[in-house]
Order: sequence, then structure tokens, then C-alpha cells
Amino acid sequence: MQFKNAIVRIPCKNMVEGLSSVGLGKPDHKLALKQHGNYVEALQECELDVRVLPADEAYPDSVFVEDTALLTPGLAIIANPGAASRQGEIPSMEETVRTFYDHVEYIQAPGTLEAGDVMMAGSHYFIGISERTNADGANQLISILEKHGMSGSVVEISGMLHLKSGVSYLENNNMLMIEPLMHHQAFHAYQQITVPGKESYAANSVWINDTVLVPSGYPETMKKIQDAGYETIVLDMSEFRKLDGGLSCLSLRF
Ligand code: CIR
Repeated sequence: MQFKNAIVRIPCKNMVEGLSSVGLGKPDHKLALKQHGNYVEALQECELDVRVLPADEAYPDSVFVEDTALLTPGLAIIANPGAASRQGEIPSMEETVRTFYDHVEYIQAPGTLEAGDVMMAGSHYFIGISERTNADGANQLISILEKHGMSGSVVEISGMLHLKSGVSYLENNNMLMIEPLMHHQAFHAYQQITVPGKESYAANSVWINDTVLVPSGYPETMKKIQDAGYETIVLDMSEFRKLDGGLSCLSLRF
């Protein structure tokens, strides 16, 4: 498995109006720009060719591009966000995705799906049923994947925004996850690296070509990832965290 490309979008000034459930205050746009710049550099260090899209002031959450599409080898699936304020992010992302992909499929209403709920593990995709992704959207995705020789299965989640807020596949059969997901049937076949409760935000770490991006401030999780044999890059995510955003949310990697 090797990723070659990434798509990101510059945080817009209006990000201060982004959706949030965490009560950590409003993000500082200037600091967010700096953190985003460091994030892009980290992707480049992982040998990705990064397409940087301009800020889009019309959509406060538009920096979180991961939710708008699922990019598999050879097939792109355009999402249909469950958050009404994010649906307008789709047309421009579709246009961008079409510059990379010939085969594009769509999740359609009444199905909803945000790709932060979709975790790739080889050719299998785990799909969280959340407040943003409904069973219809998940079933549409499973049908699309099966039509193209891949597979999907649903995971019921609660207490988190998206599936990948609580679990990240680090390749090599290693799954990083918060303790409440450990006993989930779906993840029994994997070697589990558990994230202590007080560090749950770090469960959203990102494997890219054998390096793992880890948010700063979570030393126990970082040590566990390093002990499992990975190089790590630590990134300050404070301003995106204020909007429930983690490391994976800021890019599409493919
Ligand atoms: C939202 O609530 O939609 C944004 N404020 C955060 C989206 C985070 N995306 C992700 O976890 N993939």
C-alpha cells in the first residue's frame, strides 16, 4: 500500500463559524493557517503530491475535506454529508476529484455519508453509523464497493463524531483504537493498539507510507505507535480540535 496524492483545502476565515460540539472556544484563524501549513509539509515529507485547494468562505467546515469523498484505488465515491451546512462543499470537490479519477460514483439522498465514517483496511471498508452517516448511505456504499471488487461492513458507534474519531488503521494488521471499541466484533482480527481514555483524541492518527502523523500532546499513544515500529511526525492540531476535527479530516489521501 502506497499513497501518492493528497487533496487539502486552506482553512477559511469563516472557520470560526464551523460546527463544534467540544466547547473549547473559537479557532484562531492565523494559527490554524500555520498548523495547516505544517500539516501540508508533513504530507510532503511522506512523499505525497499535495493538491492545495483555495479557502472557501461559503463553507466554514470546508477545511475538513476528508468527509466529502472516499477515494479508493481506481474508484472515487462522492459523499452526501449528513450535516446540511456541509452539503455545498460537494460540487467543487467533485470537480477536483474528477481531475484524478475516471470512475466516480455517488451516495444519494435519503442516504447520507461522511467519509470520516469510512475506514479503509486493505480492500475492506468499515463504515460507522453515526449522526452524519445513516444506514441507507452505508448500504449504498457497500453496494458500490462490492460492484467494484471491494467490500464494506457497518459499525454502530456512539459518543463520537465519526468512526475515525475513535479508530485508525495503521496497516500491517495494526488498529489504533479507543478502549470502548476494543471489544467490538469488527476489530477482533486485528492487533489492537489502545489509546488511553485521557488521550482519546489521538485515536485519530494517520498512517501515510509507513509514517504515522500523531497529534501533539498525547505521549502515551505516541510511544505505543513508535513501539509498534512506526516513524512518527507530531503535529499541533489545537485549532482544528476546537471544531471536532482530527488529523485525518484535513486531507484525502490516495
Ligand atoms: C464537522 O462537525 O463536520 C466539522 N466541524 C468537523 C469534521 C471532522 N471531520 C472528520 O472527523 N473526518
